[in-house]
Amino acid sequence: MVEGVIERTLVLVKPDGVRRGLAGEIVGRFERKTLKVVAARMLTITPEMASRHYAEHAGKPFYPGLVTHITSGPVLALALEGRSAISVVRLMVGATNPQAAAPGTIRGDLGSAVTPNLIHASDSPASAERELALFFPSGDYQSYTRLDAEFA
Ligand code: D4T
Repeated sequence: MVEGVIERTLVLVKPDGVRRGLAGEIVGRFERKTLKVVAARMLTITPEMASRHYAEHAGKPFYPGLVTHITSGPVLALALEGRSAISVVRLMVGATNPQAAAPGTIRGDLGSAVTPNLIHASDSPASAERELALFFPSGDYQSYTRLDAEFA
């Protein structure tokens, strides 16, 4: 089987994840999977930034609640790097609805609701590029070798 190419993706630990003290647990899961944290930032998303981040959902019935939630407190934004990072992270996050998310996934193990569903992760290479540029406009990603690099 061909190894996946190295990709970079955006993760947000949403305000409910930060308020529940789950940021460390979530970052730890990605680290244990050998994904590399190459940038991290704690910030409160402004309504303007939320409307850019969630532009594809504008007009949907859940959009106002989504923006209210994502702007309700600090988020932890992460740039993660690794083989097939975009699809691997989505698999680890699990289905949007935590009641449908498989056990072993972040939402399946830790989530309880759809709007405050702990975490956002880019869903495609195009989304990852757009979202990373929004949260890390300087593009200043760290380069380092993990000690377990033979698995990464
Ligand atoms: P994100 O984009 O946050 O990683 O979530 P998903 O990729 O898993 O899900 P999505 O794009 O379909 O939805 C974005 C965001 O909206 C919330 N939402 C979604 C909601 O509050 N009610 C709903 O009915 C749906 C479909 C949750 C995630």
